[in-house]
Amino acid sequence: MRYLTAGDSHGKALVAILEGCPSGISIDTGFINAELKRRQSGFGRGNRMRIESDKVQLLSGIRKGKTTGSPITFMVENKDWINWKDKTDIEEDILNPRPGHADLCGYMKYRLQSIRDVIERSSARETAMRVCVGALSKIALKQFGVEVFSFVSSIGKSGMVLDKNILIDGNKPDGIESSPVRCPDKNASEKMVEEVEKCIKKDDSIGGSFYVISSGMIPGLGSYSDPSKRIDAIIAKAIISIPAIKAFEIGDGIKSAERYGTDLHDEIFYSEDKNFYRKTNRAGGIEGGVTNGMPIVIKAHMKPIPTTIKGLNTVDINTKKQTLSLKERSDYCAVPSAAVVGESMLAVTLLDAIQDKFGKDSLEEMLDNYRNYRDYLKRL
Ligand code: EPS
Repeated sequence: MRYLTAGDSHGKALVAILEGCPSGISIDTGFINAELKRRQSGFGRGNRMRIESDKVQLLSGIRKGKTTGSPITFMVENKDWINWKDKTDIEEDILNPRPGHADLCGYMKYRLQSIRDVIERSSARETAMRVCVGALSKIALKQFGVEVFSFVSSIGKSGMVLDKNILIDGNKPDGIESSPVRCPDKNASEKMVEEVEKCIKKDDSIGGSFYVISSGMIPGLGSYSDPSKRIDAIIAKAIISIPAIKAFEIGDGIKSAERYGTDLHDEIFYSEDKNFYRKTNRAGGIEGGVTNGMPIVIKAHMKPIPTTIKGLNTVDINTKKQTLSLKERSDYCAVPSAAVVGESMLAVTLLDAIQDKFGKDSLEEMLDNYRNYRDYLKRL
């Protein structure tokens, strides 16, 4: 599968075209819209989210509620467009780049006149379209028993103590969706809310970290046969492509470098009912670039958003005089939203890997091949 997104943050609409999606996936528009809503929520979002209520329109590739195998076009209208449609044409050039944003690099690269041209496309609003594609992928993944979820594990210096069982059994903990910051630990969630409140008072922005986990995993996705097929590398690229993500870990990640091999690697066991299994999941479900059947465990770290009301020192591109960075309306904290986007990125990557293993054209054919493979694994 491949997809292309287009659309400006304050333009008329955002679109995505998904090509190579198998036929026979039942479309649930309600589910896609619910996913879009999850991406929009989370404590710390700015005023823009009060204007938008993202809803998908499906323009091609679907008949009688199912994908046909043809390219699928998703569209989400920007409600805020009506307030901006003349503004961006008549406003003065924006020339005070925000440190940490694409502003200055984009201005240089494309020989632009105003940073406005960078802002419109580098905005994380684009991720709404990834959530549309991710939601469709999640619907297909369910047929293979694969589920993807996420939760926020820290905001600023406030973090949660992780229940390691989640990483082994892959069960989604309660309390994620009811927490204003999407953290399952009630005490930690309250502390994270306080961190965001403090940041709002300071006219600043704040980052954090989140986990993305997939359960019901199938062993044998990805490959060691060629560097481009390693599924950990493919997932890393997908997650790092989310705006503001600065670091990425799989399983025990950074901590893996501190341990002896005999303390780290997940030992292999066998029983009649479980077949081959592991009691730990420090590898995060991937060995040698191939899934091993344990949950995939990913942790991503997000920097604070570069737009702040407080501003940072920068230089006016024309006058070369020291000034303060652009103060556009923005979010204070978007870590809970980024976690939802992370789910989508993992879901798309996994469906793609499943297509590589079980066929690309029809969901029914893929499921036949999948069942066959499951039977073979049981016979091992
Ligand atoms: C963003 C700035 C804010 C965010 C936006 C990302 O929008 P605006 O410039 O309209 O105030 O709310 O995120 C979204 C619109 C969204 O849907 O996630 C930025 O500069 O990246």
